[in-house]
Amino acid sequence: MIRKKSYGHPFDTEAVVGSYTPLDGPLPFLTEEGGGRFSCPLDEDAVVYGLGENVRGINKRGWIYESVCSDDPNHREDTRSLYGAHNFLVVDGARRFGVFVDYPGKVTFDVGYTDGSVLTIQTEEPDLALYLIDGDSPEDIVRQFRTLVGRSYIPPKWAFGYGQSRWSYMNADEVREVAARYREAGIPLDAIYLDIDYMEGYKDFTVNRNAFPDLSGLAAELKEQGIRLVPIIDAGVKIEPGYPVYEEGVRQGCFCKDEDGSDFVAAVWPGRVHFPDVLNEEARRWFGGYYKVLLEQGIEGFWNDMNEPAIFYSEQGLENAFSQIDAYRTENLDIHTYGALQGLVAGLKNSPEDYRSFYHRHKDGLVRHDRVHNLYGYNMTRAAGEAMEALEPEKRILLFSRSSYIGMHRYGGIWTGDNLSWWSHILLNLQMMPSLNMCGFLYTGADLGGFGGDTTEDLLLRWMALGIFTPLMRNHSATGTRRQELYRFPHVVAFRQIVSLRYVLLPYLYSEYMKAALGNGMYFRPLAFAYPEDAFARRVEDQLMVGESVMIAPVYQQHARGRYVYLPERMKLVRFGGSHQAGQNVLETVQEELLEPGHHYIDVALDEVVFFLRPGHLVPVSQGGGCVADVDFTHLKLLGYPEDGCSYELYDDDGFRRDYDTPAHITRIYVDSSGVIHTEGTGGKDVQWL
Ligand code: MIG
Repeated sequence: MIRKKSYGHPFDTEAVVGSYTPLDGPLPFLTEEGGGRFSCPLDEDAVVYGLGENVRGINKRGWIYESVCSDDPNHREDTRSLYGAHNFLVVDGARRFGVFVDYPGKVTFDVGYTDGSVLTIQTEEPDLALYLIDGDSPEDIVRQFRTLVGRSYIPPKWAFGYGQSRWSYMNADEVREVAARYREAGIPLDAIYLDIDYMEGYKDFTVNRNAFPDLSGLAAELKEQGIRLVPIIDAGVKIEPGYPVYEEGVRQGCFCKDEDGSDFVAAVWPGRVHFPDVLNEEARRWFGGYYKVLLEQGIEGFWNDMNEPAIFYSEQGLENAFSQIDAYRTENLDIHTYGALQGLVAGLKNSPEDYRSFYHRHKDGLVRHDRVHNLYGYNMTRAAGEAMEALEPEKRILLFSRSSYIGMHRYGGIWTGDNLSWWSHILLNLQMMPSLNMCGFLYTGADLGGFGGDTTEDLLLRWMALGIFTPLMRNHSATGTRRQELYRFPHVVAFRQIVSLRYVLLPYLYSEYMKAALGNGMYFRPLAFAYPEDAFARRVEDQLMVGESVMIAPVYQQHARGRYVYLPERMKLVRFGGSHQAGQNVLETVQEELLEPGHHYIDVALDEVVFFLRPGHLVPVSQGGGCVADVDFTHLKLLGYPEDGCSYELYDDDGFRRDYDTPAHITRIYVDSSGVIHTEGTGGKDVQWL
């Protein structure tokens, strides 16, 4: 059951779909302390799940998190805010409930940080809506919550293929080279990403014609090879006379304003910019309309960046910093003044003062940015998503964002922002996934191989072995770091087999994604959700359920040749890859072994992928392919650990249209007691044992 309670004058974030009548009586589960503060005791065994994109574990206890969308490429274990603000958590203890804090400014979640046995939630101002959900299990609570906030975004099927990105491929020939070398190496690929340098002077919706003389030609040429180009779009619009987006935005009053009512000036990549006022409906329609410029050149996917929005500096901030720096010129700088000097420059970026100095014209009146800060990336992506629905009603377009708030999950996915080529960030990637799924973000993944810092081949191999399970599977890295396209490393065969395995698993992964999206379920679940009675499973922080049939336990430590894995029940270990079988189709390398419940040390070589099948469950697989369009989704093989009456619901569609709910997309596969496979459905699927 869902109960809503309102305090003060809540801002309409449009996170929730439909309307709920607020309660009058006292709040269940939480103590209202007034002033936007709520608390509840946490008994010793209580586990707290959720909070979407954040550092630390699946269990969020023992740390303090702040919802303030932040550009923090160097985040660490003690970071409090990342790129998104996802104010939903589930307490699973003596009290079992979910709470969604619908408040677009800063929210602090002290999850047993100040006092290990207390959860407190504090909003910056006491104007908010709270949704309290109780249910039979954490999973049930999540499903109710997801119904409250609406169906998750569904990308085109090709976006489940592998993508290669880099900041930046500088020109058309570099892009062609990436495509050619992937094809030569026999490593599947569906997308190449264009980072900021494809633009002219970092101006949104322009193309640098020296570097990319014929973008539509290039898009068409690559599409022939099954590869799509996915350009980046930034939040800041460059101030430059003659640049139509700038000029129109000014003319139509579509930019955020400062206190005097002039267009607010900030600086990002191109230098000085204005921010489209995406909290305003007309401005949103105006900005979204520009995506057409690229759609018309054959582009079918976008990533929205810098939309916290990140600010390098504002006019005023820069002015203040210069004058204070000047004052230090004649001083003997000691530890304090030297620190202060450094702080003056470092503090220019993403300064709270800047966020307090501009305004949005929302339908309910003028609102200062910091009060609705967490809605910017959401509404930039909504602008794009709504435009896509209008411009391409019959066709899905790939869209994902860096910054987000719950509600944005209806319009696009997210990537988890800048990470580092650190072993600990493989584990962080794993731990974030179920928390994000709880909040509605199903199409998500991290920069595989790590964005900042130099990667190594072993790290990349291990990270890819996790990445083949994440819906968004993209390798991306920063300018100045070691190149990490897979064909550059000695063990090309291992990379080929790992990425090929993704394509082999696609019938299963796509089905599980679609069922999660259509049924408001989770694609990645903590073990505890699948085995609620198992006290040990509740504590597992480095294994996940992927869909209904599979458990994964990736290796995330350097030099490890395997790892301990906890099996909550009897399972079948499935192993793919391995150098002794190099050159084979990865499907032919399969090895299976039945394992008893409990703890096992499992060897996993660098060039292998293992996962675990639940008894009574099935996994339909394909023969793989060089791109999603090559994959045969009709003649399938079945992997499984069949038991009496086991069945599987396969979802498949053309991967482009938005007719998700057509019953013909479902095929029921079942295995009778003599092991014979039967199918029911009109999709013409042919399914045989592997
Ligand atoms: O702050 O466009 O997170 O993926 O490569 C740098 C350049 C701006 C940040 C994104 C990253 C992208 C980079 N961008």
